[in-house]
Amino acid sequence: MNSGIIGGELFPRNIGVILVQQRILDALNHQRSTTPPVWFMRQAGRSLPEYKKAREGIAMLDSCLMPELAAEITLQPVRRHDVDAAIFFSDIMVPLRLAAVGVDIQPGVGPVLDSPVRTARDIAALPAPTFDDASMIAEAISLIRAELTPEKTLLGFAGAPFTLAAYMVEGRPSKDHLRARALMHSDPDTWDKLLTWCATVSNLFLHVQIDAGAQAVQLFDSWAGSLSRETYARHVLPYSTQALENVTVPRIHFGTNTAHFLDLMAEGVEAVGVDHRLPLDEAARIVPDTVLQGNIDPALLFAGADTLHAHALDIVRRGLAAPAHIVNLGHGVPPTTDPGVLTELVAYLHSLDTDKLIG
Ligand code: 1CP
Repeated sequence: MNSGIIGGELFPRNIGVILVQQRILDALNHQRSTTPPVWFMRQAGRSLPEYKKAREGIAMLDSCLMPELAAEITLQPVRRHDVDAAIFFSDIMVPLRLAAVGVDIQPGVGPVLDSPVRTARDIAALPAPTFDDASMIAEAISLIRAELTPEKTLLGFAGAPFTLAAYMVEGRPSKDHLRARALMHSDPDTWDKLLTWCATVSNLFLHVQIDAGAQAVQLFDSWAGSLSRETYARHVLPYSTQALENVTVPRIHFGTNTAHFLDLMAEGVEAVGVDHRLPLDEAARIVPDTVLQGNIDPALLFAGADTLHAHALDIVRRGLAAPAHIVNLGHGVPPTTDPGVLTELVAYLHSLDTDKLIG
């Protein structure tokens, strides 16, 4: 190896590969770092004042299609909190917009479709599940990778077909997703066509992000917990598998209230998300070979530093039962969260040494 002397020190020169520890990617490869890796769902946007300022006067879905703005919002929480991953600022509804489906995200409401999709005729009227132009997504991802320091991981994501369909059938957010859950039983053929359409656009969306530089991806099935195990296995899981088809980077599969089919969600992925209802050591008993992500109760962000630290420490200890563990919340950052609490929580987690917690 070439080497030279500077200030009397021998230093290596022309190193072909510089090895940088990427705590999140290492964890997804079953390599536990002694410092717990952490990022937060919905860290981009929501509680940050710099996000609210950057978005002023710009509609949510429009902001997702503006590369410089999407890159900036993605990077804001990494700069502020020093989390180990950036999650691409976008939305599970973006692929619908890219496929020319009439959809908007209304402030204070959430996703609203021009026409709900409930019958065979509605499905036939959907545009083809392809994107005319997704270059703005690729451009945003390239901008983020260029800015992100090498020890941080860029996560891409997509909505799982069931969670997407829950919005498409209902036409707007709903509590219990009754219409979608009825449709899969009353008209399985129409359900199959709708879920295949959703799986196709989510899969495309993931591939655009991966091709542009996303290093791992998360599939969000936020509402899957409303289903029984049997219904999930029969009417939902095959399409989530399809959404992840040919994905060559590590995959995280996220849902809430999914203890009763966590083993099914773990099939074919590297990691599963666990919400605050299921202790991580119990999750590790259900899926012993799968990396776990979670599961700080978002409510504890409002409980004061001492209580939050004790809760986070307990979670890190329980996470030692898994092959590796990525700290996260059980669900997204609540909009009213004090950003300072998140920054301080990251610093606390990064001050821990898991080697000292064993035994
Ligand atoms: O006006 C605003 O600021 C809009 C709020 C907002 C934001 C910041 C929405 C509307 N979406 C997003 C960004 C977003 N959405 C991200 C960005 C990256 C991050 O920081 O995590 C991600 C990953 C999502 C994914 C998403 N959108 C999910 C799955 C995750 C989850 O929290 O369960 C879901 C269910 C959506 C739909 C959606 N988009 C927006 C809202 C308010 C909702 C939920 C509405 C509901 O059904 O209650």
